[in-house]
Amino acid sequence: MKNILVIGASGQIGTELVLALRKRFGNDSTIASDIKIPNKTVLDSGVFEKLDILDKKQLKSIIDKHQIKEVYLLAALLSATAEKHPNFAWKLNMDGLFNVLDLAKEKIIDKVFWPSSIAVFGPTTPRENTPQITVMEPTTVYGISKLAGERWCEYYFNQYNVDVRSIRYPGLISYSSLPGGGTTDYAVDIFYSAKKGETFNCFLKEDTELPMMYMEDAIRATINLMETQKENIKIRSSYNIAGFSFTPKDIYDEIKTNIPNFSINYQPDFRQKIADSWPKSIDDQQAKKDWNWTPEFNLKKTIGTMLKNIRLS
Ligand code: NAD
Ligand code: AKB
Repeated sequence: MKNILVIGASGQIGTELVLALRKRFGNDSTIASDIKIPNKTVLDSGVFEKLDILDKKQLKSIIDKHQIKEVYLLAALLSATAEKHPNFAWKLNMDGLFNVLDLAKEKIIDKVFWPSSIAVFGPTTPRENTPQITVMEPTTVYGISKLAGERWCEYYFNQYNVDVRSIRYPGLISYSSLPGGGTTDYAVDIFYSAKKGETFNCFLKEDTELPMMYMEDAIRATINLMETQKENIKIRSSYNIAGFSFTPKDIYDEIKTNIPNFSINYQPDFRQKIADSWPKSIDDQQAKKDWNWTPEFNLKKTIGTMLKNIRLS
């Protein structure tokens, strides 16, 4: 029996993570929380608490009420939205993390998962097969907040023995809930246009290659990392993990083999500059070595799964 709290449970990752944790540890194991009401499956399968992560008192009272020992902190503003609200993005992404890390420092909770992103890298980072340890000069508010967050996670581990674990997720592709304001969102949106029989207006150029991953792999990686023996975890900032990389043209061409009439327009906007500052592919040797990370989905399998499961309402 676990006492887990997922914060940001109504978002793209939270929706699937809560269900995966409940499946693994039982419906009573995992409390979902968010400022937004989750979907019906999350709501009907266990407890939901309305929680604003910026309200430290409310966080503490929910943790006390449910005797929480593990927290997955997913609440954040993502790259595109963060560029529109830089001050608030910094506040939410940093204060939210401190509120949780401080409870772990006080030994009220035992373990924390906090996601980082490929956005920690910047234009001066080697873009092909980006190493675990390399130049990191992010140029987005989101990337700066994630890099600062990584540094603080490592600091809390070194100074206060806080068991905080992290993954630098690539762009995630899923059908259970829509993505929330990122630069990689096009790789989900494209499936909805394809299924509706619409022309897809892509906000990135056709040759923009980015690292991506199917959600099931990301959830498996997250739970595996949290279950790894403490002494095997050598990286306390955040682990690189890789799925597969593709361009808008690659995914369009592959979807078109299933839906021959599908058409696309390229209309790059402000998100192009963000994408151009990120890696094309990721080296994840360290995660493979430390906790046996291995992806199961490639682009073809992801496309088949998405087209089969997306429901248009
Ligand atoms: P999302 O935007 O879909 O979900 C975030 C959730 O946080 C939303 O449900 C939102 O209502 C909630 N939230 C916002 N402010 C809150 C607050 N003050 N208190 C409580 N909840 C609040 O994001 P996501 O895609 O699920 O991402 C989750 C985490 O993973 C983020 O830290 C993000 O940076 C990271 N990440 C995501 C991706 C991706 O492709 N989805 C890639 C890399 C990293
Ligand atoms: C975004 O595009 O902002 C996210 C991410 C890669 O962190 N999907």
